[in-house]
Amino acid sequence: MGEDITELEFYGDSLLLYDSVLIELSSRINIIRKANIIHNERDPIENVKTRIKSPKSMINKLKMKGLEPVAESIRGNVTDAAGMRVICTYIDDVYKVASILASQKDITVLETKDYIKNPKPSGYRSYHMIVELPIYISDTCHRVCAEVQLRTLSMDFWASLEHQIRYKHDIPSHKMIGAELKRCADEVASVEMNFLTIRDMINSIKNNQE
Ligand code: 0O2
Repeated sequence: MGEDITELEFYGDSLLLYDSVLIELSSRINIIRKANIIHNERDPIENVKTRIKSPKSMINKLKMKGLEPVAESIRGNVTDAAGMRVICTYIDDVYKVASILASQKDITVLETKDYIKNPKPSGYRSYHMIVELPIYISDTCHRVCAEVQLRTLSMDFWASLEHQIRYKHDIPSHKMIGAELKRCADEVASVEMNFLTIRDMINSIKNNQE
């Protein structure tokens, strides 16, 4: 079950809420980007992706949690039906964008997971926020949850490749592959730190010239 069912068949009326929360969050991110551009500041964001969790993936998640695999089980139990991934240029941009979102009065941050400061054993690095915000459908206000994953280009490079080749592929855990992927994550993180250092050196040379 779940292979052929469409998003609308599975999520029903809630699909509009999940679509709308992603439109709303994308708009907030766009405004952050535009504000930087207008003030001649560097755009901290490289790109943004949004997704509604596929019915198949949601059904698996509900079953894993011991819940009935229907859309009605989502509320109060699963918060990532709507997801947005914000790819930033540098690590400090991740925290800057996260703090701007968190500071917006109508956004409630329900949970944060900092896998940048505390990477997963797999090597996965990202900053996750579960946010809740108001969505108006006609004259009714709904509070809707979404997961926002913020990461840098290099974290995204690693996570995208690892996701394709290993994550959720039900392959038996293989020590050597796991260790190699972790090594790649550490190398990518180290290259990223080198770029940050070079950026800061260039900035300080520029500042001294002014
Ligand atoms: P998909 O297909 O990306 O949506 P929870 O969601 O809270 O029940 P968990 O694991 O505590 O479960 O959530 P967490 O740690 O916040 O991670 C959820 C999401 O982070 C995953 O979503 C992935 O997108 C991503 N993620 C976590 N660990 C890894 C990893 O080791 N490698 C990669 N590539 N991505 C990871 P989903 O729902 O599992 O999948």
